[in-house]
Amino acid sequence: MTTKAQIIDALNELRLLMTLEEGSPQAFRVRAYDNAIQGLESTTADVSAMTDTELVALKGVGKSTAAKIRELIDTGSIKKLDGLREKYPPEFVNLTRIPGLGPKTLLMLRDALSINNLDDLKEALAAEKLRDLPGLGQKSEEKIATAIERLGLHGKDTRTPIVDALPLARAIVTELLELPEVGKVDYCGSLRRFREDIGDIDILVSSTKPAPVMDYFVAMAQVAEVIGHGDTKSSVVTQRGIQVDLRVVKPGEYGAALLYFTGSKTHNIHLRQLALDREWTLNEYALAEAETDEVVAAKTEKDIYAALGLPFIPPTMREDTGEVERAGGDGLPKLVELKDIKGDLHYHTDLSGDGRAPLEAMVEAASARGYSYLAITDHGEDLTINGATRRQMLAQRKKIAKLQESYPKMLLLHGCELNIGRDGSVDYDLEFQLGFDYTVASVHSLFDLDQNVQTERVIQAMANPAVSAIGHLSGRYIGRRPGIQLDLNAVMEAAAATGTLIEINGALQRLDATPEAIRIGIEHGVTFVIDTDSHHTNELGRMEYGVLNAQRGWVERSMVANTWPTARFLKFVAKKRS
Ligand code: DGT
Ligand code: CA
Ligand code: CA
Ligand code: ZN
Repeated sequence: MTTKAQIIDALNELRLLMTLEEGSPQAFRVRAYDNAIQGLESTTADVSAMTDTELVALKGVGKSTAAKIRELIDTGSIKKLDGLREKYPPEFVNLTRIPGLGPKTLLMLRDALSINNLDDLKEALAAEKLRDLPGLGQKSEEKIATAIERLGLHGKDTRTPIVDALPLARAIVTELLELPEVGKVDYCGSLRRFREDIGDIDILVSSTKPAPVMDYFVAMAQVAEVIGHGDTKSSVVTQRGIQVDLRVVKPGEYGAALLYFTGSKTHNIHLRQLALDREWTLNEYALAEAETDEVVAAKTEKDIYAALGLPFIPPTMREDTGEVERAGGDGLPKLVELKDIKGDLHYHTDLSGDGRAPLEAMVEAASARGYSYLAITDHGEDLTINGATRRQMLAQRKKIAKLQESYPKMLLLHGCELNIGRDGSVDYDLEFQLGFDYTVASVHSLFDLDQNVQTERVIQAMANPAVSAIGHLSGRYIGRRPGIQLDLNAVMEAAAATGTLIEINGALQRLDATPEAIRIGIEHGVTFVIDTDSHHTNELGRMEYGVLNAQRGWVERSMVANTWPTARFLKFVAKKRS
């Protein structure tokens, strides 16, 4: 059975590899895959049972893409994709993440200097070989070297951004759950802790018949290479070069195994110390008496924590940065949870050049989540190609007022995503800015300025009474674009002093502010807002990711403005403006 997720996965890979093949993300064939992916994402029909004709009838799906989808469903693979994978192995494709290395440049490097992976590239940089190639110079060499360093890319242990790992892990979990031999399935490791990048994916299964589960796992469509195939433990590498480890354990040991394989290693070591203090042992099978091996607890994580005298510690906190002490002392902070969220305050419609759904559909999607309030924040006019003029904004305000009549339970705010200029000024003028009910101001340009310039820039924006929140604080794309450099203490101090909200953006490629920045914000008494930055009705689920990232920063419910009732939230926004 080919699932919709697998089809989208294959099209995504085709899109990526065709970008290399065609030399540009704007190429016709690349955009054709883009459109097809969007079409598939927005249909609720069972794609895997469709004929060619039915597929072509879907919005955005052309004839040639439809044929490839059928090929995947019928044969389990796509010849074109297999060919591209040969031509562009994962370690070469990974180089596309480095800013300054477009497809054309990469192919030139491969032709001229035989650069096939990160090590080759580093060697060529060290030998100053890039500067002699057309279009490159000493400056490009420096830029590329800095990017490699700031992204923390090293040799073969390149980490995978969560945006690439999470959908893959979820697809594998869903597939394994279908097997009759399988009881529980979870992804664990750094992914369950919701780290921004992942070394490998660890999957845990409970079963009394591990052999068929192992056989199924190593033969899955995503698998490119089997590294190990044992009785209860297997490892594979996927077509995209991501390692996946599978462990099968007995149902009675599931909690102990889940705890162990979720880590972090240092959290586990800390727990093991607590066990030793009680003359117990703790390993992947059980918490047990050291003398007799008699099991104290093993079935669930909660049982094990309880036996150690601790409340359940959420996976997002398990980094041994003080959570075990807090759990055993004053108690854990009351972390924000998805169910606490009452609204979304960074939200686009197709009035933004990159928005992909009309106002009515976006509002309906928010209403379906039961929100009490919603701020529509299309891009301000300074964002070239993407922004809205004053006239367009005023027209939208009228439409929103009209639409409000149909949504008595959800307050619609007319907002704007303002662009922070070099000097901290933002779009329009103050009077027009204050005409919005709420605004989020974000950095969308000039990512390479010095730290003191960037810090001043953001602080200036926060001094503006019309700026309610700062969007995606660092502007990073995880593993792809380093964020702007900021003096976080100064920024957070100013945020607290001016009553400016700091956004925690739930887009998986961003997860911005970072947990490190968030914890500094908490020290200064900052109030946060968790947003999805949705550009389509299928992106509202990002709220969960924003919440998990907030938890990694130990954010409590009371610190998040969009968990508050409407009146309290509005009062906070009004206070800064007065
Ligand atoms: P990663 O894959 O580098 O992003 O990080 P993790 O945390 O997923 O680490 P991984 O895949 O090496 O191992 C998964 C979990 O297994 C890890 O979080 C904790 C547990 N684990 C692995 N090796 C050890 C160990 O030597 N001691 C202990 N206590 N736990 C371990
Ligand atoms: Ca791992
Ligand atoms: Ca692992
Ligand atoms: Zn936005």
